[in-house]
Amino acid sequence: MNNNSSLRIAIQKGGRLSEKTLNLLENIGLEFDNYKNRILVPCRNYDVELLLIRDDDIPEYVQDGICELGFVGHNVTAESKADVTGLRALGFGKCRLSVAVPKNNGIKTLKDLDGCRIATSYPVLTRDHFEKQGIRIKTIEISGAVEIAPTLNVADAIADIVSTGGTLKTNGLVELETILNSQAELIQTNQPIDAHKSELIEKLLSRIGARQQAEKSRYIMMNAPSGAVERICDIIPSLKSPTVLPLAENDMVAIHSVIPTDRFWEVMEELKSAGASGIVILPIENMIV
Ligand code: PRT
Ligand code: ZN
Repeated sequence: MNNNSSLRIAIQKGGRLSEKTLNLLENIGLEFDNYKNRILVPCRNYDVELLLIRDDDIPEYVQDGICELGFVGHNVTAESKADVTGLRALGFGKCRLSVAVPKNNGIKTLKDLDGCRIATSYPVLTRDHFEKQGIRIKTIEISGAVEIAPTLNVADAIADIVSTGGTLKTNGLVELETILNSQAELIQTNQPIDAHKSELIEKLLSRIGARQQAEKSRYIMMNAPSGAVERICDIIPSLKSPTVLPLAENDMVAIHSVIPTDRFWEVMEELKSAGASGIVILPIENMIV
C-alpha cells in the first residue's frame, strides 16, 4: 500500500509511452521537476508523485496499491490479468496483438496452427485466444525480437504487437488474426483509496476529459453573407447555435463555433460553396462541457 499522503501514479520510465504520458500530464497542468534519472518524481503544483518503472511492472504495482493510478498499454494490463480498473482509454500508443505466420507457407486460418509452436511475449493472451477456439498450441516465450523466431525455426508462427505492420513485412510474415486491440490506458487500484486521494483522482479525470474533448474539437471562424448563415448551420450540425457577429462590411457576418475535428475536411468545400470565406480553424487547449 502507498502510505504516503500524495497520490502516486506509475508511468513507463523510458519507452514508447513515456513521452506522450508526460505530455498529457503537463497538458492538464501538472508541473514536474527534472525527471531524468529519477524513480520518484514529485509534482510541483499538485499533490501527486510519479513512479517511473518498466511498463510490465505497472499493473501489479497498481493492483497492490503501491500506486493508486498507472498509465500503461492495455495489452500489458490484459496480459498481467491484474485486478485493477480501467478508467480511461487515452487515444495514443495504439497497436494490436496479432498472430502472424510466414508468407506462402500454406497457413490460411488459425485452425491450421493446431499443434504448432507460437513464439510470443504474451503467452497468457495467446493461450487464451487459441484455447477459446479449441486449437492446441505450444507457446514459446520470448521477450524481444519475436518476429525472427520462425526464420530461426524456433517457432512456426508468432503472436506479437503490430502497429504499422512494417516489422512483419520486413521479416516475411503476414497477419492472420488480431487477438487484442490496444492503446494506452489509465488504470486504478481496486484497493481502498482515502477521500483526499479520491478527490485528486476525480479532478485529474475531469482535466483529462477536458483535454480529450478539446482534442476531438476545433474552433472554427469564418465570414459569410448574413443570408448564408442558415445554410451554413445546416452543413455543420454542431453549428446549431453559433456565435454570429456583424462585420463592418455590409451584410457580412463572422461565424464562430466548435466543430468535431474529423468533420472539418468533409464540410470545407460545402462551406465555401455556401458563401463562407476566410475560414480559420484553431486547435482548442481545453474544453469543459
Ligand atoms: O522497457 P519497458 O519494458 O518499459 O518497455 P517495452 O520495451 O516493453 O515496451 P515499449 O516501450 O516498446 O512499448 C510500450 C507500449 O507501447 C506497448 O506495451 C504497447 O502498448 C505500445 N505500442 C504501440 C507498441 C507499439 N506500438 C509497437 N509497435 N509496442 C511495441 N511495438 C513494437 C512491436 O513489439 C514490434 O516489435 O514495434 C514493432 C512493430 O511495429 P510496426 O510498426 O513495425 O508494426
Ligand atoms: Zn515492457
